[in-house]
Amino acid sequence: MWGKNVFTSGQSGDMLSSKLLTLVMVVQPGRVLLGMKKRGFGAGRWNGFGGKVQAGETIEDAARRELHEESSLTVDELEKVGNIKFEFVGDTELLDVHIFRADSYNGEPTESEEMRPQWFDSHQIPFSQMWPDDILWFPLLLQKKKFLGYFKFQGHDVILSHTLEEVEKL
Ligand code: 6U4
Repeated sequence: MWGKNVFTSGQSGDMLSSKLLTLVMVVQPGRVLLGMKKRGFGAGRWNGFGGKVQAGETIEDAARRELHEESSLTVDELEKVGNIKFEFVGDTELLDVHIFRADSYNGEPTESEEMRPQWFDSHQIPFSQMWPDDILWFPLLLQKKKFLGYFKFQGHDVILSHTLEEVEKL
């Protein structure tokens, strides 16, 4: 646990604080569950389920809580698959997003105030209505690979630069 969920990074040359976030992708053979974000950050985009890690919570606890709050699903096992840091030009805070994959779940996906869940065929993922980084790392996720990345955004639509590498272990 980070004391206050804040640390500093020097990747861009500046010292940026960072905010811990979670993202859970529920994957079944041939299909992936996404949610249409109805409000807040990333509204209007299909995405996995997740949000901010709260004080006193582990990252995995937060991932489970957010998945449940946003989709009604619970999961027995979550696999850590990725960590991506997002920098938004002009913003002093990095988003440090911890990505998990769930291959089985309990319950039925149910619409919440924040998300409208929908299954997508793995070959018809709606990348044009997702965060633009997703198309780059989804293939790794679907192949059960692990990855680390850094994306520098101008606004919410343009990636100015990025790194993405497959890793053995997170
Ligand atoms: P609240 O406080 O509920 O209004 P909100 O500001 O809507 O929160 P939240 O907590 O839903 O944000 O967190 C944003 C979610 O978006 C997290 O699951 C991480 C995810 N996310 C942020 N940037 C992303 C990006 N570039 N690509 C992506 N997911 C991203 O796939």
